[in-house]
Amino acid sequence: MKTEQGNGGLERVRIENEECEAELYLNGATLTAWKPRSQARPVLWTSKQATWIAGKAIRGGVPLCFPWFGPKAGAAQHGWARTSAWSLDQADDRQLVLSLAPRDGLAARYVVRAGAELELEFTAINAGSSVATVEVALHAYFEISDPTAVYISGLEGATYLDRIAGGARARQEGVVTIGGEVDRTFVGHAGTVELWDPGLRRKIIIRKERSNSTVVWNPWIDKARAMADFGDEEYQQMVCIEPANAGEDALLLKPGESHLTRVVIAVEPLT
Ligand code: TA6
Repeated sequence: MKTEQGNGGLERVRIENEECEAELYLNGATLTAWKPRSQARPVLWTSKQATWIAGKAIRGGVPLCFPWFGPKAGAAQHGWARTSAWSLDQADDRQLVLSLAPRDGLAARYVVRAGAELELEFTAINAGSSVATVEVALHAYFEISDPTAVYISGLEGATYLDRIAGGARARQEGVVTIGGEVDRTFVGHAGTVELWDPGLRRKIIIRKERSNSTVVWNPWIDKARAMADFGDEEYQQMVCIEPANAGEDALLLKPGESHLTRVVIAVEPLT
């Protein structure tokens, strides 16, 4: 499978098989599209205002946050993996294997298997000579019908850090609903999460392995307006649900040690 020039002339690889179509940009190894053939609408969402510039994060799909998640003084938010040039090591009509060369003693490997389900395997690697603490988040943007119509189950009773309340700890009461900006990092949460979308008559199931954090984000109106690479009304089309190992769930890697975060995403009809 060859790469081709995609948006902005960036290198892209496409998957087309009997069960789905998908595309991934080597810029950040960003999977920007996945649409099972059973679905009328794509499962992953990408902004129409996204910038397609080498070294810039792509707004949508599954940006890879590594080796840190969130802001960091004097450095780009969410780390440098999502803005780096990755190498495509293997590709066929179902699986892509990519790698990120070591930087500051840290490297990564990423496997994408796209079919009726989507499997993502992110391996954080300590290629250095000292212990490293790293964070990982598969910052997945999901297409939805209407933020006020969807809800997220599987997080009931979980503890979260509420970014819009200055990081205060809170407990999730019931399912997660969206009636304004939501920015929550659920910690110590390893379970499966389900995104219920009556408008699209589907449920997206997000099964995690070796991920102890889950981030949920919708920017709502003001934040949407504040982002140049995000349409003012696009908060109505997406929600981020991010399998992660972040904050107090950060990973401690000894020299030579690696850690694999895995997620399997499936879609079921809501009858
Ligand atoms: O995933 C939630 C979050 O950390 C939000 O706070 C918001 O900053 C979002 O990521 C997007 O970050 P970005 O750097 O891609 O604009």
